Amino acid sequence: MVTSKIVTIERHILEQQQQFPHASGAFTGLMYDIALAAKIISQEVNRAGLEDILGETNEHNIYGERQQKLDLFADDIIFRINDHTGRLCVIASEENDDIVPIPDQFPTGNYVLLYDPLDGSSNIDVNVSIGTIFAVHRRISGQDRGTLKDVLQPASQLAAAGYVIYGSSTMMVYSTGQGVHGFTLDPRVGEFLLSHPNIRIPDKPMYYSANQGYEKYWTEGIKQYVAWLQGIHKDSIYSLSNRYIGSLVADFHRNLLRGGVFIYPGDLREPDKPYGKMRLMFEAQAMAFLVEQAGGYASDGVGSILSIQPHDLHQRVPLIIGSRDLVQKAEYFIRQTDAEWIEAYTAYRERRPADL
Ligand code: AHM
Ligand code: MG
Repeated sequence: MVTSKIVTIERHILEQQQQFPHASGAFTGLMYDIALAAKIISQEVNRAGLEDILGETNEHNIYGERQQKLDLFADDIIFRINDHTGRLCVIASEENDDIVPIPDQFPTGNYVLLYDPLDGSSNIDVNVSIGTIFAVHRRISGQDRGTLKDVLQPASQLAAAGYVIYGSSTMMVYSTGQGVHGFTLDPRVGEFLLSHPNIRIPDKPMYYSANQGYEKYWTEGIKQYVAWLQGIHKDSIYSLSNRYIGSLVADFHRNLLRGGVFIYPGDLREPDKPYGKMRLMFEAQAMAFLVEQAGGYASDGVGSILSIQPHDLHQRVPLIIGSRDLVQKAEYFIRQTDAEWIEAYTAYRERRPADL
């Protein structure tokens, strides 16, 4: 007889919350809701290719809307599952310019939800893995409806974060600050089942992930660092393979399980934009929280991502994330040669939000 226990994501969240006897259940409910949104998005992602075969139907789907672009669909589903539950005071999505208040007719709660509904959008139409990223802060403003102040908190203050990867199977990986746990969606029963408890990023790395096509734009420190990873720098101790999908969730997930580093650095192509492409609030914060919970490290090249006080909802950030030693080595190379970039980027990093 098989005796191993089957742990659904609901059971896991509940068991973790039982360690906090005063927990109201709101947080547990919020995690359930995110998992539910993930199941719905996963279904749509799986049948996205059929649209081309079956054509536009002009019909409404079960959620009462016409077919729409997948990323907008995902954005809408996450919002609509969470806007009325009384668990959140404010929501922010990568798809919206501003924070989205909880509508007046609904109650509010103590949590703040930030999300990137479908990351890796250039991969959607070519059947390559994409993902959803989410992060949860606690309300600090004391305002019923929540404000930008509640949203613009450093990642060190996160209550929870995670992602969903829509790959050869769908997985949800999350942390509430008690380790990182991965669940695989069993499509037969529609449940996320615990498949990867207590994920630790391996000490021995296998991969580095960078868009090598941009090497011409990189600073000297990043060029030397990547040569070091490749095994062609005089001080190299590794000779890593390059794997780059162009979906942060997928690149991060592989490196989390296999060991390695993902690099999307800043550069001086446009001196007033030394910060690279990644979004601090919707991409980097959640991943930084997760990687630290798994024993790794995330840096912007100057210091920890967790310590950055955000100044803008759509703030960009250089991102070097993965096995701790590898990320620290990047900081070392940058310190050695990139003084001009450090000065330009630090001025951006240290900006303070207006009116908070
Ligand atoms: P998106 O939010 O528009 O999808 O962009 C974010 C994505 C990341 O998932 C990925 O790591 C990166 O952009 C790839 O960028 P590039 O094509 O410049 O290598
Ligand atoms: Mg994105």
